[in-house]
Amino acid sequence: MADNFDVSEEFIVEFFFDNSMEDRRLELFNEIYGEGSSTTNRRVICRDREAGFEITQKKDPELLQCFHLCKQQQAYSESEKSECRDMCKQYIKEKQRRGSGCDTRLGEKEREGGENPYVFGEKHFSTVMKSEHGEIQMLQKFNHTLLKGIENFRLSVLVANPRAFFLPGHWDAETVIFVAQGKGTISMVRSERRESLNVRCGDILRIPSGTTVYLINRDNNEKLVIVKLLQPVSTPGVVETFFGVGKESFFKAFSGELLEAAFKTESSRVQKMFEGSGESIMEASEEQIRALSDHEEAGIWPFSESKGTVNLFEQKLVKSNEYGELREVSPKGHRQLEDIDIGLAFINITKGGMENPFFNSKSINIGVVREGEGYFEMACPHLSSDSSSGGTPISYRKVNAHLKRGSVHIVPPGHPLITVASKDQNLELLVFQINARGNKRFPLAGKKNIWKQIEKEAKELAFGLPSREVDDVVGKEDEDWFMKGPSQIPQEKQAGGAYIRMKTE
Ligand SMILES: [Cu+2]
Repeated sequence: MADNFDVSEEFIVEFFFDNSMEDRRLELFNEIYGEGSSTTNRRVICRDREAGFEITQKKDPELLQCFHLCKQQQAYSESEKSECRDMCKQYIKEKQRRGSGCDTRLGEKEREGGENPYVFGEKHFSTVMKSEHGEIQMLQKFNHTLLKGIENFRLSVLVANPRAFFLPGHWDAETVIFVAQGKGTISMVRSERRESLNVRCGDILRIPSGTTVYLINRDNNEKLVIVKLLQPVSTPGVVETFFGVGKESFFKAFSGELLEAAFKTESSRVQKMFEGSGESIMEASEEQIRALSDHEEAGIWPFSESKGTVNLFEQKLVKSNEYGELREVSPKGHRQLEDIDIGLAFINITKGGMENPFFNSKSINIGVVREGEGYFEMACPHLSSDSSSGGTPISYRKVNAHLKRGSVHIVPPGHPLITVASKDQNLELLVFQINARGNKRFPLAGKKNIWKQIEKEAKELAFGLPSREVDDVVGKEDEDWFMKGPSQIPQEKQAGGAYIRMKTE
């Protein structure tokens, strides 16, 4: 807790756990997250004591303190207490208006400079699990106001060294995985059956929440890298993993007599057995690898009738020319992605090339650099300095970032963007498209740009020029989608940083 923050723990507990405080809490959450913010989500948060602490820290502590003081005034009647709270809120609003607060409207600092909520690098990942044989890293929550649309998604990266075996475990999230590098065998266990799949680079797999999963890197030399997009089903933005076997087996939480009754075995023996070898990632022998990977090749979808192979790299090209390629797997026609409405795209921009300026009609895209280097620029009205001053014309701030292996960037719908590969390396991007169904990419330049659809008179009115002159500009570039990049590449400005552990070895 912040040092200058002396709201007592009892108060916080009462505030977040007492049902009679529900209305107050919702008021507070509305103030923090904006009017009409999802009531259901907030209620879930209310029950979570840790989240409560997080909120009290995130929130200007003065507001809570002020509420606390109002509550303590014995002499106040209920209505006076309520007035007192209103005064607190008034005070905080005033303070925030002056730009020092954190609220749904962005503070001066957020609008004016350094901050870029759309780009994540290595420092934004934290280690979930790690040993000499591999690790799992999780990207921080998308908890910025501008990322509300994806606040219930998490991104994680698993790196398995050659012959590494990851213990069986299940987690409370719907998951889409993409094999970014290497070869592995993933086993998915349900009570009625097990499916083991040999996966390789480019494979996409949907893992339903609660499936017990274990995996190996079946290669002797190359690392296996898996990028996961998780959609928690219980607590928004929080993924919990459950290991039955291992040092921290969940069986440890049960009493001895229950374990004895369940397994008809002495509880100490049960406990000991589920402790396993004590490691969560270990190395398998070559014979074990051979036995574990003796399965059908690649991309058979689990738990479904459609046994089609889904390898993103093998999809037919959606766009392609000498400057780049775009392939995609859409939720339409892929049953496993349909209900979660997620699509995946793979974009390979040739060195020296760039992608058409465009915007997505409705999907929120999460881009992960698989390989190479480059940068992107995006126009964002939210971060513009005029965004909250009301009455002034709309303006857009340039959001830009250097992109390199492992960096993550978010592109909200409607936001025009341009992605550029470096001069000496192709830029390979994996894109998770959230809300993908029915999404359209609208090109703003190039062969099929939207301006070409506008009739002569509208063009003349809008541009204030003869339409011929407009056509001269918007009709010049004849490449479809990918095109030659700029002759000058700017200095690295806001390095997204890289998830360096994704190194090829
Ligand atoms: Cu924006």
